[in-house]
Amino acid sequence: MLKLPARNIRCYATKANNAYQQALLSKHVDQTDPEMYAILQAERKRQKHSITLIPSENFTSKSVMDLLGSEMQNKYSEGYPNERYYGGNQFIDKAESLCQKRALDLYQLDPEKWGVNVQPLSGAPANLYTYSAIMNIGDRLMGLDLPHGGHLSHGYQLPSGTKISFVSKYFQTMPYHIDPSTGLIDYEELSMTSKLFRPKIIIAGTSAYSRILDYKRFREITNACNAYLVSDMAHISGLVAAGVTDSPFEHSDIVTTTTHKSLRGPRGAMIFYRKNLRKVTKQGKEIHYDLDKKINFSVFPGHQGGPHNHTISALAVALGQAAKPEFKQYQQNVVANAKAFSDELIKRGFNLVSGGTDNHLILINLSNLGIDGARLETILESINIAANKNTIAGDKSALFPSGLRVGTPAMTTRGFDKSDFAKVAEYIYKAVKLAISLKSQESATATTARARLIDFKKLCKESTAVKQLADEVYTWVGQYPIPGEL
Ligand code: DSN
Repeated sequence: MLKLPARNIRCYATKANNAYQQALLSKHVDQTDPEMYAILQAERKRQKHSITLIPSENFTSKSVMDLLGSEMQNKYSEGYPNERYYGGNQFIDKAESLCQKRALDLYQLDPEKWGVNVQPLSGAPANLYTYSAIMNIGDRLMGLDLPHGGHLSHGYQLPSGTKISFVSKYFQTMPYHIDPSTGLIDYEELSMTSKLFRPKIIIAGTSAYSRILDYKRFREITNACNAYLVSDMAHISGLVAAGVTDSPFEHSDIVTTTTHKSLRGPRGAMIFYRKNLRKVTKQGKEIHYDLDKKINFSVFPGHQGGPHNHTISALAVALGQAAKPEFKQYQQNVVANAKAFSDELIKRGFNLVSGGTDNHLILINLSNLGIDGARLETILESINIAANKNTIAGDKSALFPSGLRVGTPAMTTRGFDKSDFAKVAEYIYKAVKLAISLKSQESATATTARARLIDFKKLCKESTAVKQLADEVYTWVGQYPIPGEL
């Protein structure tokens, strides 16, 4: 066998490594993986040429994207700033500390009274970590019922008792509801049932509710049963940051939020928790919060391993942007556009749950129109409008509900104003008319609801009227830039 001097072996290894780097590690994806690149390009095109009405979606900034695709993602840093289980974290510590500081500053929180954990990977995990921090398995929790506008992570079980959300397996959950006659949260019911159920946590948070929550009322109800008030402001955290809606902080013990919805940051989550004095008893005894240790321990090491440092760094950037006057103006536009959009829908005969909106979203009740949310979502997708079907109080099926949920954060980011949303209302109106007509052509041989929906999709694909509308929307919305294109 040929014996090479050690120096030469190192030289060959370096050359081989260089070749490997050239071939794979140092090129952009368009050169290394055409298959995945084609999918990325197709999604870029879909986003550019679609009207995004899903109220929980947004277009984040180029600077946030810079950090998401950065070297910060290469680092392990289990633990917290200055207390890590890995070396080499001096800059990661700075990034996480900056993120925490900006989060507290943005919501004008005194660091003596509030702390924040910025490591949760997303909203549902953040809620689970919160519950686990202060409850034992089997303890009780109350949240808004999912079909009434709540969220899966607030617990959900079917009337039959089947537990859909594992939160309802780990803990005992009981929902509160909206009053179907007003579309507003039934605080009276919550007040009465919470006294009987005696939960350890009441969650003030929604996923499909267009009105302002009465946090003061939640606090009173929570005090009456000696529970913690956890506010999940995921949908409205951008609006809260800009001061264009009520803030949950004054009345809550804990506030959770995702970071990618109206806040317009990277996909992630935060848990804010109170510190120091909780209350003074009638006997004058001071009771202190112990949430900082419990929440931080629940996130790591309780549930998570290494934090996603690229996300935390990107979040710090987003929080910095959210503190700017331009962000306040953006949020004012989000709310003004939602109001104008709801007025335009009402003008066209749409029934809105609660009659309108105070925030960024609108829940349309289609039950008077002879069309369901699943078919409307389908035809809207066919004409390049992304919205989502949603249950309305009283619906039996989540797959074929009678509601459609729309919102303004994403398209306001792209520059839509009130007149643009009037145009969108008209497209939705036309889509409903077309959907009713196509539904009447569904095959009589399709006997199940699912089979009929498949048939409806096929009819959408074949319809020239659908194709015409799709082309019109594609061209029109394509003129509006996406962040990063300017
Ligand atoms: N799935 C989100 C929404 O669309 O509201 C909530 O996490």
